[in-house]
Amino acid sequence: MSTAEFEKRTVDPAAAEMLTAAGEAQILTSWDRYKAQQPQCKFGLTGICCRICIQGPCRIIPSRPGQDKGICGASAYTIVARNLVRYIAGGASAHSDHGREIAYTLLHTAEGHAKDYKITDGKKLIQVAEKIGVATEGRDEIEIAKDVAVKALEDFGKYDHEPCTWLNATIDEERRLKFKHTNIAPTAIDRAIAQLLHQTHIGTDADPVNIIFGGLKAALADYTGMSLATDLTDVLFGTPQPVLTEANLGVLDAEKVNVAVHGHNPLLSQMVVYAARELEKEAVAAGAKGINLVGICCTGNEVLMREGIPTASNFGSQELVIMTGALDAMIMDVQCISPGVKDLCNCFHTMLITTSNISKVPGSVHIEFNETTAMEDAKKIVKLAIAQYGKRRPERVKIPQLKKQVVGGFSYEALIDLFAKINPDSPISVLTDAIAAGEIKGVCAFAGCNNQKTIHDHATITIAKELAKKDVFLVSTGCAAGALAKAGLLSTEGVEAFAGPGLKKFIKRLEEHSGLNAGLPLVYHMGSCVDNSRVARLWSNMAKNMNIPVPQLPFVASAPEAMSEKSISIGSWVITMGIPCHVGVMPPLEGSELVHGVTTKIARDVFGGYFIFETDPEKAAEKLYERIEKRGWKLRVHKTAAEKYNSSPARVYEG
Ligand code: NFS
Ligand code: SF4
Repeated sequence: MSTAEFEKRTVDPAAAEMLTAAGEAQILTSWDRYKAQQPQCKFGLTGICCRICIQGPCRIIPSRPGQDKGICGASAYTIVARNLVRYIAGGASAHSDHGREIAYTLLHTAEGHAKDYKITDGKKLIQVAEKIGVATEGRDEIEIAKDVAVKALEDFGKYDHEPCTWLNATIDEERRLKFKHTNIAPTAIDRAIAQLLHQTHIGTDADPVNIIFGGLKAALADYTGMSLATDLTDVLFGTPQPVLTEANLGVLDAEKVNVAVHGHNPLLSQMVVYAARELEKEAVAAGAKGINLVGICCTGNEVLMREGIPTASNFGSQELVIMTGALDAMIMDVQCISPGVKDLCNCFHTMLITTSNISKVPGSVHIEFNETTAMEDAKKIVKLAIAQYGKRRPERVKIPQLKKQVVGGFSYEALIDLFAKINPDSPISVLTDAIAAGEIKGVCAFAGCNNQKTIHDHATITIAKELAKKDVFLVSTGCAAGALAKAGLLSTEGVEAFAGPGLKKFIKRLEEHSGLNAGLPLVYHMGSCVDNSRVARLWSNMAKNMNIPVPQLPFVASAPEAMSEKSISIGSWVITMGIPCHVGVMPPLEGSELVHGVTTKIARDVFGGYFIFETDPEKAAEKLYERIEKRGWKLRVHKTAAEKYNSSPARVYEG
């Protein structure tokens, strides 16, 4: 592909520079492979290809008698619905298994079997314990931690009929009833996922609406898994606080040993951070100026949030970190690591190190990471990276000198601390009052990935700029945060350039009181994808403070470049909570008008949240803003009426 062509496929200048270099060297990347895959199969694209049993694949052609159904008689709506919810099962498995690992580690830490881990945030431990009903009075941290970890593990497989603890403890009464009446509250995470696979087995459920509700139950299992993952990770490694760092390929340092952590689970990446600090001298002995740790994808977000580790790339540009010729090792755990990175490693000296027994890549070095020998394993891995530094070929090093400042680390607690500087009695009111006064119009949360079907980073950045201009307060997680970081939107520079007058005034007011050395950013980085639980906590507490149900809140979500099964499961629980959710890539459900209608319209009547599928970023921004405006306007009308008649605000669905 030519430079001009690459420039149309990414708005990240560092990525474009590396893609041009790859093109010249005839090294293929996912950008080339996407092109080679065109045209993609229409049956697959619209969701009407079924491979659930091996009589298939069955492809539906509605106009052709005999082919308007699958061999077993499954209609297009059944096939589309089954395919869709099986993505949710995949996503919920990934997120919750990550959460399970964290819960085991907390348990083993409390039992003394995981000596390299400790309880870092005792305050959070107490808060979590109280939230889920674990006694704290007169007990020491270890005892409490053990009970909390056991409760978390119970959420995976308990056999009573009560909803999962972490779900029940984090939603309001209105949602509790809603989930009860629609029968979508999971009683155990593993059960919800297994049941969904059962429900979608050949010859079980043919009713698309029932299948979708089964999918929503698994989506709430996804929510449960990530909520406990966030909580327990904060207990083990600390709750993020504002931190200053940088993003994009320019964070690589030609004079240091460059090590990337890639994947999701902070149990590994956090240990690598500690190990790298201890092994600085060995790197110097090897002739480097030290160790430069960088992050990719969500484990990168985890260590950015807690340790200020810079981000080298998001999902879309992961291969290009290797293309710089300066990366000595890429350490991977699980999820979203494109196997194609190994092809790039083969062209350079970069060592790909796998660490999980469920996540291996042929030809890479495997160092199994165990919680019992965590520090030892992490050191072994970092030492391999140091040894690899000597094999680097300086003449092949080409680091784009492009990076942007990032102010990150805005956990829910960090945001509340910030608001508390203005209103210590009711911190969240700082945000809700600004909305009530019309200074800011509402909130939009960005999440999700990169997808080769879209221009890399483009939609995320475009929508964020559009909404900022219109005074919408913005938060972000995941690879969307990576896109915004690389574009300078997670910095003060972003405020000056893109905030509308109301938003600017709001941020400046926070900044004056913040007591931080750095200025505040335009968009607030709330963490990795599992940390969407932090975003949910933000909207629930806003709604509680305003005395309205979540579906009335001027709060929207957007996954402009969604790609993974995980992003589909997140989007699905977001809508069940009552939040409209934009998706910028058309998922495979156009093969059934009925299923499409359920996700975009019926969901709105039942839950107040629903999907907005829009591939044009400008139009998407308009649609999101229109939602925020309408909800905000209704709120003000209700508030005025309530004041006039001295009653409480109406609790009606806006949708
Ligand atoms: Ni989320 Fe984070 Fe990125 Fe998408 Fe993958 S890394 S868990 S799934 S691609 S945002
Ligand atoms: Fe075909 Fe039915 Fe088997 Fe699907 S489950 S592959 S539609 S026969």
